[in-house]
Amino acid sequence: MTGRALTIEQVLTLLAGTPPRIAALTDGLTPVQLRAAPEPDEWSANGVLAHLRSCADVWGDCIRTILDEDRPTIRAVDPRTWIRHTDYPDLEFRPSFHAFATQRTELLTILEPLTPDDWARAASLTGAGAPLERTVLSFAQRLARHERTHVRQIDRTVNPVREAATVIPGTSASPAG
Ligand code: NI
Repeated sequence: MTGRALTIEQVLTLLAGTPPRIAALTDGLTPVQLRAAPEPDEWSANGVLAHLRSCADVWGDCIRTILDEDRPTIRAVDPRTWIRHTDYPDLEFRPSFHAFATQRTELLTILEPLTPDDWARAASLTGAGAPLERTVLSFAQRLARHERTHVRQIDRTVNPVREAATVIPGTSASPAG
């Protein structure tokens, strides 16, 4: 499914909107609730956040490399591989989310002043078949589009958790109870 490409303005709006949207969706939930997956093979909110952090690391690094170097060649890193080099899945939601939001502020500080020529700066991406040309904009579009999907996933994930905690007394996950 290839919708119309996001504009620079839409990308910046989406990237800035991800942390506040996640904060609103997860407001008031306990660490245990944030680790509750709707189904055993599905991700909890914590799991989605860990995945988003891994993607933001990998694609954010690509953006910085393209801006720092002249037409670099970048070897593609799969965020699902990178996450195994992190402790993101093990972290508590709130401190992990705080780190994600801080990193996002830093990324936006880099992106917001860019000129159209900067957005069009390119790299050759290798490691996934024939080399592909990727730009600052294409990485930022990918990051924004991808997060939009996973924010909706967090919404679907936390809703049943909230309802279960509201409807059935005593299920609000107190380990001492
Ligand atoms: Ni994903």
